[in-house]
Amino acid sequence: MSNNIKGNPFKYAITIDPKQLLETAVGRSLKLSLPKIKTSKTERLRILLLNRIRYIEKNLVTNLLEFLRRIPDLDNTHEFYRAAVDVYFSIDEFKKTLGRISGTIRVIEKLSEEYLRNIRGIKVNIYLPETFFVRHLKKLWRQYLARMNSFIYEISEAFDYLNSAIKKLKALPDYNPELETIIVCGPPNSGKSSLVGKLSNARVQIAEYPFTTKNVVFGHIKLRSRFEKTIQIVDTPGLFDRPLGDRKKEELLTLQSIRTIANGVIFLFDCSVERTLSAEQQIRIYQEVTSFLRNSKIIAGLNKIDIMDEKVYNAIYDFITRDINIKPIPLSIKQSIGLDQILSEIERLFG
Ligand SMILES: Nc1nc2c(ncn2[C@@H]2O[C@H](COP(=O)(O)OP(=O)(O)OP(=O)(O)O)[C@@H](O)[C@H]2O)c(=O)[nH]1
Ligand SMILES: [Mg+2]
Repeated sequence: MSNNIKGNPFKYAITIDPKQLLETAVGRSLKLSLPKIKTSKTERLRILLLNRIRYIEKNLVTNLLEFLRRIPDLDNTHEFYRAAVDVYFSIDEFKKTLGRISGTIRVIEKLSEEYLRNIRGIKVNIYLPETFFVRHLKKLWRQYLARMNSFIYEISEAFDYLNSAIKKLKALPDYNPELETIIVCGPPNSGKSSLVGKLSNARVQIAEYPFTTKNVVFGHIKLRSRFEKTIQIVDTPGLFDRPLGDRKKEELLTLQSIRTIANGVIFLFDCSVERTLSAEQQIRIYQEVTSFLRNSKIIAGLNKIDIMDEKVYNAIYDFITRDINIKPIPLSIKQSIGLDQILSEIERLFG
């Protein structure tokens, strides 16, 4: 599929259940009735079975082609979506599976052609009763269905794989490469979704437990300083302190989003008495995030000062001012403290 689509190229993709597809096609083919022409019973049955097989073949092939047509060509999709395919599955595996499904179409066509030929090939003669030929035709029809069934059964695993991939990928947001993008990231439960929810129109999910956010969620902010300039702001799944190889898929999605689309990040630390990670752990996450960022537009927010753990706050504050020389912004997103400063920083970096 060519990708002149704006936003998520997977949004038009569909899932397909090949067993259901076959069942429906066969069911509909059974509704075809014997042709009303003046000829022998054998001939009329022959025509009916040929019609049924042609119907099943056409129905399956049309649906499978449509399924494939709606899957974007990975070589022509934005790096962000390609990275997401690689996070959830693997680009290689994805392409191989698509190849298998194209092969499926050829097998369906070959199998159908074979039985159309066999059915056409039955020569009637006057030495045998008509029931003999009728039985023969019915046997071929049953054979066709059995072979088709077992073939579809064999390849249904490939479809399961692609269907689950498509469900994940369809849920990705519409990224607009024409707008600059700021990604909000940080440890779990630090207030990322709360911030994106307060600053933008994004429909975020907020809860008191960590790892609430499972997907990247986009919102938009209109800058005040530059008339009509809009930027994208992105809520992301929280990052735990662990090696890259042990990271959950949601965390990898956050890091890949930073690598592929971030023009800047807002890193939110959790400085509260309720924090799940120590200052040192949060700092390590910060350092990993910056290694994925292609530029140096970073805003550091120290959140939850309303229930601040002073030691944690001071340790993080010192690290930021000393080691990276930017001015951290103390925040209580819940009480809307510091949001203006965040907005001013965004204006300064992107305005
Ligand atoms: N006391 C206090 N609570 C806050 C503040 N900001 C957010 N919270 C609360 O912290 C909890 C987590 O907030 P979220 O916005 O869901 O945090 P998150 O970083 O998106 O969490 P994950 O998606 O799980 O990584 C919620 O119960 C919020 O109400 C704050 O400034 N002060
Ligand atoms: Mg969240």
